[in-house]
Amino acid sequence: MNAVPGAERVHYRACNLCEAICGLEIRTRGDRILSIRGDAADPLSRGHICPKAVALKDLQQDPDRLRGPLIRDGSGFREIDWEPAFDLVAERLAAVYAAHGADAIAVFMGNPSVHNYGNLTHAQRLLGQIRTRNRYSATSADQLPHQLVAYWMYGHQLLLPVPDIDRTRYWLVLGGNPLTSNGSLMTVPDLRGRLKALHARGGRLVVVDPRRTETAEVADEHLFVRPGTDAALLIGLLKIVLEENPLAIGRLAAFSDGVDDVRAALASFEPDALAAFCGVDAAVVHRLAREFVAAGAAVCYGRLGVSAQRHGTLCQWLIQLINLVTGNLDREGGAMFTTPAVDLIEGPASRPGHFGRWRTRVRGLPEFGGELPVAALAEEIETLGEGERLASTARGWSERLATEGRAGVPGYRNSCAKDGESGRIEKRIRALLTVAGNPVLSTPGGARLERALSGLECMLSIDFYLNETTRHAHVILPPTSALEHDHYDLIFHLLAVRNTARYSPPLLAKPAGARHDWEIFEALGQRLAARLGGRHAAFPPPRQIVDLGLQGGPYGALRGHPRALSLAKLEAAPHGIDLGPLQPRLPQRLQHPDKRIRCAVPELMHALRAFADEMARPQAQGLRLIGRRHLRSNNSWMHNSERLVKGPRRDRLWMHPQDLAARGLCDGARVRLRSAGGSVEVEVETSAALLPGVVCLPHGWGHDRDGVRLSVARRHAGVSYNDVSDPQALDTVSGNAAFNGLSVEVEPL
Ligand SMILES: Nc1nc2c(c(=O)[nH]1)N[C@H]1C(S)=C(S)[C@@H](COP(=O)(O)OP(=O)(O)OC[C@H]3O[C@@H](n4cnc5c(=O)[nH]c(N)nc54)[C@H](O)[C@@H]3O)O[C@H]1N2
Ligand SMILES: Nc1nc2c(c(=O)[nH]1)N[C@H]1C(S)=C(S)[C@@H](COP(=O)(O)OP(=O)(O)OC[C@H]3O[C@@H](n4cnc5c(=O)[nH]c(N)nc54)[C@H](O)[C@@H]3O)O[C@H]1N2
Ligand code: SF4
Ligand SMILES: [Mo]
Repeated sequence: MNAVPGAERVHYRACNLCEAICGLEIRTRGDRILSIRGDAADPLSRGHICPKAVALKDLQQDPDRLRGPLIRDGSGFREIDWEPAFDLVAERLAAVYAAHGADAIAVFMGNPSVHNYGNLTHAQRLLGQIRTRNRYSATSADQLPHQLVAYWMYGHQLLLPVPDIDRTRYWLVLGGNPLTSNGSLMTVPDLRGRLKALHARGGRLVVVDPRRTETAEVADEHLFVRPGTDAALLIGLLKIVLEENPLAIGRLAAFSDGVDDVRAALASFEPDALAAFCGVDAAVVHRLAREFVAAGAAVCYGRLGVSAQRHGTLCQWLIQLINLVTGNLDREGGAMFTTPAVDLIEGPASRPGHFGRWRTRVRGLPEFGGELPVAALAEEIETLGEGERLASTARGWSERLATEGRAGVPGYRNSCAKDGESGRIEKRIRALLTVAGNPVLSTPGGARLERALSGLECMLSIDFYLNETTRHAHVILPPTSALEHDHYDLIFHLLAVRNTARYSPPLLAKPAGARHDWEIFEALGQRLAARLGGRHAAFPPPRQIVDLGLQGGPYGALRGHPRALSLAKLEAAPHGIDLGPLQPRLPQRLQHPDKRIRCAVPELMHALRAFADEMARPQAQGLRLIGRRHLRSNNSWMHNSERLVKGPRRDRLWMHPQDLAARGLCDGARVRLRSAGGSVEVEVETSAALLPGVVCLPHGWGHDRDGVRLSVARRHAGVSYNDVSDPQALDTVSGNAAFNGLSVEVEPL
């Protein structure tokens, strides 16, 4: 990789910052980055980029980015070498394990883990050594409802249909703002260009959102909805289609079970009551249903605003059903499944999911796919009592080995009880490992979590910033930067609006002594195995695993496909390879053994009845808080780039003029924003783009905490949404964080 000093080089690679995975053209001289542009030859992104891509240079050069391990002692953080850092961490974790059992060690995996393929290929190996059931991730602050619904309906948590944007004629978007977020659970670079094409072929875009968003601005129609009430709108749509167009389902009827049960369960919902609840007129809902069916190729899509809310799983189920009963599931221009070059669904590493096999100790919240809702993390650390008893997990390491079996890569599938068995965790969390996450700013009740972190016996963070979360770690192990390692998008090719594949070699040489994330996992895994008496066989690097995945995948040589895809083939095609538009995949792709779709999921039929009861109760009055994203921000971690944070302030609380006037407030006033979960002081800003009664705040800010080593971000500190959000406010089915629709008060200061 080391270039001749002075010679200019051109590299092509994927941007790893968001789900759009745009192709970049990066020019370098030596280790200097000269320019970052869109790669016009990339088959998926076709030259599109956003302002964040250029900030990859800022991340690379950021003097605040950690280059070597840090250890915290009385006087603060100091540098330490890698080997003693590994030994120390392994020793501490092993001590907690020996004294309290595996479940006393918790793990939190943050969002960038999914954008760094070595984390996906190798994190399981370290987790396999720790074998804790106290696993948490950003999933339960994000897309958990989508995965749970896919698992229940289609038999696999990653079998997530994607809007076929390039061929649809009608796109109904709820709770997503893809022109700003660049799409989610839908890898779709250059959405603006794709929407122009939709309009050029006579298609329509309809956006349902409590705020007139950037996406709503370019839509043919925008409908305001009260936060947290979308389920009523979706029930209305589904009911109308099922009653008026029972045959619209078409060929899908042959392998869909339970549609009649769903129809019967919707009978008692009155259109006027539904309309009154969500604020969208019954006549409008009726028209939408007709337009959707008449479009021929239509797709309903709901994202964070309808998953990180009280009825998240109910909404995501209703959205799947609307696509299904209108015949748009698995149809061109509807909601389609990808055929990714490395297939995580049918490949050897497949993990379909499981639900409720164990529960959190304090609140009894269910696991999904081996992870517990992150809203429970603080209480699982802080709550003393019961769980201090000796639990089954305190058995010796070798006994666990003998009883649970450890063939191949250790995982949870072979070692746990059946679905729904719900053994409760008995151990209080005493040690925590965070990887690529900032839960103090990103999970509900961040301020309480922060307090809890300071009481841990051992905390380790794998992260290259000393931020609001990692400042509580005893040891921080910083991995290489994105440009210093290679990359393949294991997840986002699986979620893309077109089948493509692309491998990015490292752009810059790995600095002497630096470690990739996956190398850190391996080093820790080996040391833990040595201390706990387990085995840790050598494992190939990520690129070799991906090569095997490509060769054994749907276009691979091992399957006899004429493309004979392999890593070598991808390396010879630096812009990526186009594998064509999405293809119909059902029923073969379904992962239930009977190859059928389960529509009347018992847990969701129950949630539907509970929703009817909730509609019948008087609704709380007052303000509702929702979130927002900004094109030049990325959750909590890119505020240290001057070029991204400069310009007008973005951290204010937006309020409708009516709501300001009602409280005697004017633009710029300081207020206290309060919920049942906490409060912050913040400045207000007038926004007529909101539905009256709705207030809006971005998340990921609040960088002024002591000891945070983010010099630029500290000057643009803002307040953290999650100091207000409430860990008790959850999606009723999955335990996903319900950030949106939170009941709040605003008081003048
Ligand atoms: N109120 C509210 N809260 C939210 C949301 C919301 O809409 N409203 N959104 C939620 C959503 S959707 C998500 S995904 C979460 C995100 O929340 P988290 O998963 O906590 O992720 P980030 O806040 O982006 O923090 C990422 C961390 O990873 C580090 N990092 C970046 N790249 C790497 C890498 O390659 N390796 C390692 N080891 N570290 C790396 C960064 O330095 C940073 O510390 O926030 C959730 N929280
Ligand atoms: N620039 C930028 N891009 C990002 C990120 C980022 O932080 N910055 N984060 C990335 C991540 S991790 C994710 S998960 C994705 C998220 O991708 P999106 O889901 O597209 O992102 P949001 O902007 O959070 O959109 C949520 C929308 O839901 C609306 N909303 C809130 N409550 C409700 C409700 O009750 N009903 C309805 N119908 N709407 C509601 C909000 O007003 C908002 O417009 O974005 C990704 N892309
Ligand atoms: S849209 Fe996302 S992937 Fe594309 S350049 Fe921007 S941050 Fe990178
Ligand atoms: Mo996310």
